[in-house]
Amino acid sequence: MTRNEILFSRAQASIPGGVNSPVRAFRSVGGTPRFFTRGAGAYVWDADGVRYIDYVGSWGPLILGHAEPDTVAAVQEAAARGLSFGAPTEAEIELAELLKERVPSLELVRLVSSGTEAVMSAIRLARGFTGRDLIIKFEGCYHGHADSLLVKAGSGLLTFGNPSSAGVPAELAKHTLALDYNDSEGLAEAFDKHGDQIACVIVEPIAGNMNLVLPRPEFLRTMRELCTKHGAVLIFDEVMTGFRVGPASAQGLYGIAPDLSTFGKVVGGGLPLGAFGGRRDIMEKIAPLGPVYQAGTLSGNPLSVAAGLVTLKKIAAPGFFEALAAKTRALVEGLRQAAQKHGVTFSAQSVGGMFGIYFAAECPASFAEVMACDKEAFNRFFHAMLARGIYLAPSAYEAGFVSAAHTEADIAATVAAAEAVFAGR
Ligand code: KE4
Repeated sequence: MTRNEILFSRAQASIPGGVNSPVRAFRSVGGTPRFFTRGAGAYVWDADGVRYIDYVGSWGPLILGHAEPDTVAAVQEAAARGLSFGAPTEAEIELAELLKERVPSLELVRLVSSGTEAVMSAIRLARGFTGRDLIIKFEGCYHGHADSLLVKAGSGLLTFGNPSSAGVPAELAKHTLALDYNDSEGLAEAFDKHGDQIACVIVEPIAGNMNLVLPRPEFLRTMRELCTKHGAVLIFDEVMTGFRVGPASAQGLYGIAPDLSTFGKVVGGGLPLGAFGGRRDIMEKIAPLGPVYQAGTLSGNPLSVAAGLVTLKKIAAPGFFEALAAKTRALVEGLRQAAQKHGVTFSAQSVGGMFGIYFAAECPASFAEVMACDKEAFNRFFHAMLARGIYLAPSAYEAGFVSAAHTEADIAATVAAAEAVFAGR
């Protein structure tokens, strides 16, 4: 048995599925998950000492790469002054001010410890602010594991949702409407039918949890107009896209101001940190100012804030996102050409530092089109690339991430590995 297999067997004796988050268990792709021992820059090493070029980056946070020296030093320095206070610190103000400066729609912002917490709080706030219960989400979008969001489409698209997880009461799920991503007409119909009951619409402005799916131009614009017209709160869940697709996140890319936004991943630089914020009149409903309760022992934790501050400052360097986007484009273009050369049905696309690869002739623009992609072909590709030292997301329904630490040589090596796989070598 390999060391990974030994560890996986041992882990399953104490941890459900041997992992602390389901996607890590490789159940979508099969095989044994890799237990990492060390990361540096674009690379990670597993328990058998194998090095991989990493395109997961902890699912997005590590935009600077693993163990980025200045980030590590900032965390070490903060730790030496105390791990947590449960009291306000100046660094939290600095991070809030930086977030507001980078994302103009943020008038007030609150720090929490995860993306799920940020979204859960934003949903409760939207309901508290509007006094309405109904929320709209989109099939294929993932917003963390708060009950109201673990809901799939009902029997008909315009009927209330059904739980997509055990343990979510049907009485709660029925307040969530799950519509089709990129279906502006369906959204308009939902507002025609339920307009004055809708507390909020929550969307991944660029979807990254059904693999990468880009919004059609009119989709987000229609959403903004309908929310404004009906007094519903528009929430952009930018946990994944925040500071990943551009310096002002997806809202900066598309020039649309949501009423609330949620962040995670990059804003914590790899440590536990999330944030939600937006319009002052809405955020002032949050305790202790207003009636919507929200709290957290480790909210604004000094180590997470230290990592977040260094990360946000470094990605503001001139040309940072241009270089990251160019590298990511080079990756997907190289993969596309390699597949085409060997007659493999394959497509790929990228936005900023995130990318999607699909075993389908075209890039999917909806959940149904994603589900029509050849998942088994992806799984074979995943393992063939893993065997060649390339670590892709262990699921056909996840986006991939490039960091500032990936070199052109890393990209070239990845494309060469893919070409060997497509050639059947
Ligand atoms: P966390 O609670 O995992 O920090 O954030 C939840 C979340 C919220 N919103 C969006 C758009 C997200 O992508 C996520 C988390 N993304 C997944 C990756 N598909 C995290 C990986 C995992 O669940 O282990």
